[in-house]
Amino acid sequence: MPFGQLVVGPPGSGKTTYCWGAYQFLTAIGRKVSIVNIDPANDHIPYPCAVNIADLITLDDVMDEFGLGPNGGMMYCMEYLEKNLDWLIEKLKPLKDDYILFDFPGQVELFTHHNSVKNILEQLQKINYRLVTVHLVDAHYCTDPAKFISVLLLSLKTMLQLELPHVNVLSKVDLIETYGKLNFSLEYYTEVMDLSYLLESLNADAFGKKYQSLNKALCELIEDFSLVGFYTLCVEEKDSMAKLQQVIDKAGGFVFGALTEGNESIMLTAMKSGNWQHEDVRDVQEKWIDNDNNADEDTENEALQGNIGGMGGIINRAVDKRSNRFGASKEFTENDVPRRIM
Ligand SMILES: Nc1nc2c(ncn2[C@@H]2O[C@H](COP(=O)(O)OP(=O)(O)OP(=O)(O)O)[C@@H](O)[C@H]2O)c(=O)[nH]1
Ligand SMILES: [Mg+2]
Repeated sequence: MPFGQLVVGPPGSGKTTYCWGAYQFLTAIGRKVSIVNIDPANDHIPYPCAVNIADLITLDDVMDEFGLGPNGGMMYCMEYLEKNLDWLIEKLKPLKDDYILFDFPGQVELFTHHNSVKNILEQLQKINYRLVTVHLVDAHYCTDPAKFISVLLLSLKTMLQLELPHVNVLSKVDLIETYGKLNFSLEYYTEVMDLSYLLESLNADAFGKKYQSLNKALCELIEDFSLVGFYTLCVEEKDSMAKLQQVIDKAGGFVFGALTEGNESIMLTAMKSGNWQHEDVRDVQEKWIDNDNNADEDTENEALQGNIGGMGGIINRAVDKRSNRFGASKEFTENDVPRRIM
């Protein structure tokens, strides 16, 4: 019974980077992981790719052959994969019970109303795959009320369409403040608290003022479903990654293992191992948002130690020593990683 994650989200939300980071993290804690690239436009794959859809079809070929644009071409690719699902299933067979990370394309309609991905997932579940959707959206959407409403709707529609255990994630939370000040605390956005406050901000805007009834109806719709909430992620920070993986393992049932013979005690271990809370969002806020006083000092320290950017990091930028991220020239090792999610 293979377990895995379906990594989805709008273009550029960090899916490929996350797959690479999660691969390193999970491998370091001793899990056997394989990544399957389902994005036919993924030209630069940073991770070891066990299965690559490009061996079946590429977006460029489809666009050339049928004169389609990138969006139509991507739809065609997913329909083609659905029709040739045997190809994927054959390729998955040698991976046996590896934990699979599926790196999907970023075109959102594939997950909101087009049915090919949904049908592919149904088939994978029929052959016993236990999948969790990990839906990444860029944290910078929190800085604009209209954009935040749109990601709430997107997240809700994706949850309803895919009908899988689902974890919504605000990615790149380390960059959140570079796009502007938040109107509310980070917790307001992650918990999707009383949207009447957001409505006020929406209606205050010259454009939003014209659509007050629509804004109200959208907020009510999201509140009526009451399904959407977010966890946060900075992909290079090991605590952030560890805590997110705990949430995902719990959502998908991995914590209970495959319940094969001799594995019964895993239930006890998983429940005892304890702190299932995600990182307190107030700590995340303190680290990435209320940190103006520390920022200059840290940049100075990094410059002194020549520790900026680097080849081994997952994303190519400065390393923050306030937190214990994996670091620019350092990949995860077993010793780095909290053991409790094993
Ligand atoms: N600062 C920061 N940058 C990130 C993080 N995660 C991803 N990025 C950057 O975001 C950019 C886009 O990341 P990708 O992983 O290519 O995003 P994607 O969702 O796979 O993009 P598409 O496949 O084109 O839809 C890259 O420059 C990454 O380095 C993060 O946690 N923090
Ligand atoms: Mg990608």
